[in-house]
Amino acid sequence: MPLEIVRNDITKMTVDAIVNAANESLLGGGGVDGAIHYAAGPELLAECKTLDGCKTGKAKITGGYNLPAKYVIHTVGPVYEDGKHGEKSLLESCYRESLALAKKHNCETVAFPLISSGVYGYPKDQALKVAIDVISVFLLENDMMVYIVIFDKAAYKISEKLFSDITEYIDDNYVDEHTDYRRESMRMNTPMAPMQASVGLFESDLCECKAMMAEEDLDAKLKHIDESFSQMLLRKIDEKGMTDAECYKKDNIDRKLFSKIRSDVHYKPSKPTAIAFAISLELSLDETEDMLKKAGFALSHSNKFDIIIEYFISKGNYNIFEINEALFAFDQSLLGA
Ligand code: AR6
Repeated sequence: MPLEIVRNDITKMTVDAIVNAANESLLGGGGVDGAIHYAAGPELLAECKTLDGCKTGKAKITGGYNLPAKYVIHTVGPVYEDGKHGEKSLLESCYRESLALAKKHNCETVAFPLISSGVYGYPKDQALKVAIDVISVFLLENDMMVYIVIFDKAAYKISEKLFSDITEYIDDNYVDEHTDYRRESMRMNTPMAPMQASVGLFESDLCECKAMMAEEDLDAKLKHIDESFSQMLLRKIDEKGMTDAECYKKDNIDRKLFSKIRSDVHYKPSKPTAIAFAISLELSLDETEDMLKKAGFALSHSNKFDIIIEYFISKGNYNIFEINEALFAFDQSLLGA
């Protein structure tokens, strides 16, 4: 999954480069800056002294010394005043410049803290949105594994409205696994129900009609009986007029995994991967269930993860990054490979 949000201490990340939320002097400080210098050792400061500082919104690179990461990319975020002093574009620039430096040094894996969201006061939810937006645009054109590292749980907060909407949806739908009201109501709405109710329909007509419908149903079933998950996926990609790359990039899935699915007709993906594809293809709830079934899964109402997915699909919101933000906020695993 090219973008992943993880909860960790960034100094422990085994990646090609970690990003430091520094200040313009590049001579160390508190917060994540202090932690990185402490873990890297004094050689990091010695190299930083040779860099002649760094302007807000820009980035510079050094070695990682005692850190598991090979490089440290130092970027200077804006101090947040009121959001009307160009803070957003400076923060965007921090992510863009850092990613460009990482690319220039052939980094395949990079970890970011939430720049400016500590001492510099940028509201954490907005800082996270900027990070996700800029990184996801970059990933549309570049192959890289990027982590956003959240240190404290409170750092990660989706909007109160979304949080309460999802909570309500979970409360309404979280039932024990033997009672699935949605399925029940779908059953009530099968095409037979209005027909049986319609006036003046003779018993024999009804039987004939039932038989015809059963036949059609069987035909439809037989048509798709041999279609595997990967066949259905490729068919849907074609039907939606998407390219393979558009599909796997949009759903945050690794290119190598996608080619595995493409070349192995019987490939069985994990459930989150199968769901990520359904989101990327903007499938309806029924189509999603159909696709999941092919991989041996179903959306269940005894599982918060599934209910959150169902919430987003039913709202027609297929933004995988927003879905992942919500999943993270509810302590669920994220979508992707
Ligand atoms: N790993 C990951 N994230 C961390 C860690 C860690 N070990 N420690 C803190 N954070 P801040 P800023 C999170 O204040 O707002 C320094 O003194 C933290 O929870 O480190 O850009 C510099 O020298 C927060 O969400 O950076 C500058 O003077 C995020 O990292 C100034 O602070 C950023 O918080 C920069 O302020």
